[in-house]
Amino acid sequence: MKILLSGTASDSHTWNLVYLRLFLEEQGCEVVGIGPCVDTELLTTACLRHVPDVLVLSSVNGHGYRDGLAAVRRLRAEPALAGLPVVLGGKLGVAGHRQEADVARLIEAGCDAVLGEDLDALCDFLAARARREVPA
Ligand code: B12
Repeated sequence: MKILLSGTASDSHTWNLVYLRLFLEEQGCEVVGIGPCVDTELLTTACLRHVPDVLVLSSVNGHGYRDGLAAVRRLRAEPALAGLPVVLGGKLGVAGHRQEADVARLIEAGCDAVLGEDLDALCDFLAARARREVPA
């Protein structure tokens, strides 16, 4: 499975991305990492260019809900990316807990999963996508 891994527009943290790349590669994924501080236009261009099976967005600086929403809205405005599975996770807000209203906005905008920091949940999500790709 080919994963496009990206930080969000305002987020300069990188070790989350290093960790996630290694983790995803250990799961057998091919990872295209485009680094931190990726604005919505660059993200869109990268998705069109690399045609990933899944986009994994990581944010830990506390602006994840806002940055994630802008990213998903921009991606879903692109007809070729309407069906791209998008998962967002990390330390998404500054409240220290999951903010359900923000999660609902993201899902409504077309984000497929909002996961927080749970890597098991990420594996479950990817496994479910892989099962969809290979019909019995
Ligand atoms: C190191 C660090 C920095 C370094 C970054 C160095 C680098 N090259 O990345 C520096 C000093 C540059 C930095 C800067 C800032 N930081 Co900082 N930083 C940290 C710190 C101490 C460790 C982060 C880290 O590298 N962890 C190791 C990696 C491997 O773990 P991780 O990032 O947590 O990622 C894991 C999970 O979150 C999860 N995960 C991440 N993404 C995803 C995605 C999915 C889909 C899933 C399932 C899971 C997942 O998996 C990863 C592995 O377990 C944390 C505090 C902490 N203890 O976490 C603060 C922290 C992340 N920073 C914080 C802040 C606020 C900032 C600044 C805004 C500070 C400032 N005022 O300037 C700036 C960022 C500016 C910007 N534009 O983004 C806050 C974020 C607040 C929040 N989210 O509630 C934290 C939490 C500190 C705090 N307690 O306040 N930071």
